[in-house]
Amino acid sequence: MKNLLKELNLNPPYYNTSSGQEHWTGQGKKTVVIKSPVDDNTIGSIQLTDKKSYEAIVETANSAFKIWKAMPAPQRGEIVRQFGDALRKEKENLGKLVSYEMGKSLQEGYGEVQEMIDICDFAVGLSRQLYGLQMHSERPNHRMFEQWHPLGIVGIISAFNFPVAVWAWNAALAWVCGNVCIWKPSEKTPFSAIACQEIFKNILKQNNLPEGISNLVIGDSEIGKLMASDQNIALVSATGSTRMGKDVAETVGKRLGKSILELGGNNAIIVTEEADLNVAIPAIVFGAVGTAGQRCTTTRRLIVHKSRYQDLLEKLKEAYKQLNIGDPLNETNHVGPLIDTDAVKAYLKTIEEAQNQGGQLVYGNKVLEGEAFKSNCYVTPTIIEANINMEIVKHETFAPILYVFPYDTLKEAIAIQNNVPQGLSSAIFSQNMQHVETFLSNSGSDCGIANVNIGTSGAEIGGAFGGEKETGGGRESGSDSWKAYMRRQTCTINYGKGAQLAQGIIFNV
Ligand code: UN1
Repeated sequence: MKNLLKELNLNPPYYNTSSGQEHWTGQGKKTVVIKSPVDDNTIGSIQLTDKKSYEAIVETANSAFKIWKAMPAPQRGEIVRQFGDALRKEKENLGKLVSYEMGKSLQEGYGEVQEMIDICDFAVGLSRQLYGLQMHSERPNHRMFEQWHPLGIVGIISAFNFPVAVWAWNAALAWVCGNVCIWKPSEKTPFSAIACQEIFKNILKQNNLPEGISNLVIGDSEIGKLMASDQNIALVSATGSTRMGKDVAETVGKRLGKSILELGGNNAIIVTEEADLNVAIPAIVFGAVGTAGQRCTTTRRLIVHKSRYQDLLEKLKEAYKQLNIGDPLNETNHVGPLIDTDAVKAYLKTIEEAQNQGGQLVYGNKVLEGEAFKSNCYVTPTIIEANINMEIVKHETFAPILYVFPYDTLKEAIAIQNNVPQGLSSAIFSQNMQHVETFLSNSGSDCGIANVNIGTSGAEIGGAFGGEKETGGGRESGSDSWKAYMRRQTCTINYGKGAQLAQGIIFNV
């Protein structure tokens, strides 16, 4: 798998045609080499963005904002529509690049590009629906309403597991709302980001718009810190670990900036006595092993009614045996590699720790070696019988490890499900209406996402995406998430002849 960027028909400087080696320059002193977790081959090198070039980018973004915000929102929507069309054309190449750079299965690579296309469509419609409310004023001959204005520069920090889709959730909305963006992708998956940025830059060029509407900075956490502390960045939308999110929240909070946080998950599925296992099992397996367990929505815990426990465990083992692990670009494989060898270490350490804490290994715990595995990042999805006293089940490890718990009453199942610091996604499999409604009631799941007879991952873009507790409380993507990318202005107009104060206050001069 070579020259993926060239296949995308994009122009230099982001690949160097003379040496045939992809290279991107952010002007900094440090250069990093990007290797694919699929086969350990070099994709290219990245010269990281330094402080000076970051500052120049902020300046470019600020001047682009003046032009972009002056355009009517539906015209901005038209630019996003063109971007969505360009993504449709490039879906195959881009999907392959995402899959090769990140290691997710090709189907999921395509799915990620589709998620970008979908959010573009959503944003185009939204560009004509940035509604404010109108209220009745308490004073005669007065009109009161609210309107929404863009914020300025939106900083987007995205993670390696969704190298492009989560950026698009943020960027497409931010753009139609009139903002310009500075994107810091994960330094583990920069080439997918570079490709998207270049595709959008071409659209801007074709429309005679300034490039500064969309900007890319590639660097380590230092660049993230610069963005978080920079008054120029009105909103920082960050996806990643809870630890990173706390740092961003603190730094942005100190300057009273805005943030959207989409942090760790520790998602559970409850399987009740009336669950249809034909529906539940494929959802559990996809939720637990999809993206090799590296989604924030990955199913990490399975809470099963004791009457179904043994049967489900057996069926699950059978399903895990059917999984093909290997090169994610080969479509017969379900599971690709983990992102790097550090992730493999974390997988092994977590399984060992779980066993030390009383967990029983049911399946997995293997790093795969041999001809078929061209890097040291392939592992077997793992199932562990767990108990509620195990501390480790409260932690998110970005690997395909599924903890299984038996339960007796639904109340107990919900308590187990909620008894973790994170609150992103949750699901129940049941044909019993009372159980389903209890799970959805305010004494049910405490998560931002609660699904019925659907797994924890694979959310559609139309809903607001995000979670509670240590997941950070942010909402992105659909519903009214756009409001976070704008500032609300309440306006009251007096079209009468006299001056009147609210609350009936008399003040004669
Ligand atoms: C993430 O893992 O950061 O719901 C996002 C899902 C995807 C997005 C996951 N649509 O699994």
